[in-house]
Amino acid sequence: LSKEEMTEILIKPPFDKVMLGAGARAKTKELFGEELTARQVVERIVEEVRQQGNGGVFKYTKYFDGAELSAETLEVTKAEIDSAMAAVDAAVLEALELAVANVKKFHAEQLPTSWLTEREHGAMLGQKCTPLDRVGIYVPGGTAVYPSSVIMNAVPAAVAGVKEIIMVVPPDREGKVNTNVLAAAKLAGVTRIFKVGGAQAVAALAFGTETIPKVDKITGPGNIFVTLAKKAVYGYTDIDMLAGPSEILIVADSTADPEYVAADMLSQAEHDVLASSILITDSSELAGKVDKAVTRQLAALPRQEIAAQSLEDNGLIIITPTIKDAVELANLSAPEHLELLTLDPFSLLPYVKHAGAVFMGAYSPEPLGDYLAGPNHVLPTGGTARFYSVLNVETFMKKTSIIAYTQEALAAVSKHVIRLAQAEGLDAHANAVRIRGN
Ligand code: HSO
Ligand code: ZN
Repeated sequence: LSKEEMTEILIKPPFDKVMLGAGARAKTKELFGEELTARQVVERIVEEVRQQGNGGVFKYTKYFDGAELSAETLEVTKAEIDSAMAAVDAAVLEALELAVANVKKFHAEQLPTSWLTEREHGAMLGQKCTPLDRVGIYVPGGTAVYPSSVIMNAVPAAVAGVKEIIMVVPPDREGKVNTNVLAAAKLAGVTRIFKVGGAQAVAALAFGTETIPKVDKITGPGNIFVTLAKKAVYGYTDIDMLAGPSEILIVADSTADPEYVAADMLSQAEHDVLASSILITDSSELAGKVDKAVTRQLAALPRQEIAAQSLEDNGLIIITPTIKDAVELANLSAPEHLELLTLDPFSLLPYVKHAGAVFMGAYSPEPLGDYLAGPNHVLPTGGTARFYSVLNVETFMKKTSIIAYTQEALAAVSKHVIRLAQAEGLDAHANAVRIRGN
């Protein structure tokens, strides 16, 4: 196949499938009185929450989540968090604590340092790193309840030094939030939690309401409504990235264990029918074995329906002449997760250009990174690893330049500044230098 054909097959852009399903179409038609695209639905919700604040939040929470909330019940209370901590399974709590510790340790190594260096004539130049004041983290509800995502968003923010970490999560019909999610929020250092999800949550964080504070940045994964809402409010507030369905791409040679490869492909396929799992190998023998192993392992999975549909729609096994060709195709795809299951994965690493995270060798399965190794699991998808980085400490920080010239340092360059100002026709700029006696 040509490179163009291969790209077509390998890259699923994040907005490839913005068509609403039949159920969502009917529901939004009932709500707005006409058929709308996902983008139009999101624009209306965002605008309404922007204008009406809490009123819009309550309306859509009632409509989409079935929960009746008020200004008094919108925020999760300390009592709710305490009872979640008491109710959480002890072994789960232990695992969550280990995850928090590992994620904290890894992200602490990413902390950038402010610096100031001396230049000619006593001038000083530098850079000051500052955490954002207040951030919002989106945590999905519904079928995808991920306490691990709470940790992956909140811990880097806390490590960066963000003082206010505001979490939003859709409630269930009774207005309750999942116990493990609340426990993870407590362990990860979240400051306030509000019971709202979907586009209405993103709008509330971006513009603020009577109860929910406006934030400087919104991070975290969500469904198509959440993602489109993040896109719609970008500029009023910052966002992390536009994330789509999860992906895994495995580069394996004949030394790989087909059972491992199959298990790892299924680990992503079970996320979502839109998730994609791809094997690229130089061994047709391995390809055949993986195909069989996938079918066998699939039959034993509780989420086999989702995984089977995902594999049917987006699963691929590609055979290449050499393992280097496999890595080249992986770069073309720029996958969220890249596994190198080869004899010597480190020898291939220099050739890897585009991937959210790389998992090296037989004992670094992707779910290890999802939960516990330490690096972040909020990663670019849909080929956007070409230009986005994994969520990290600097996601929650910004940089300010520092310029401190002395009289001599200014004198040494003033004629050049004046010349450039004049070349741009900006006399006042030139004057600001001239007036200092140069
Ligand atoms: N693989 C997902 C993250 C996740 N997996 C959360 C399990 N829980 C996207 O990177
Ligand atoms: Zn996962």
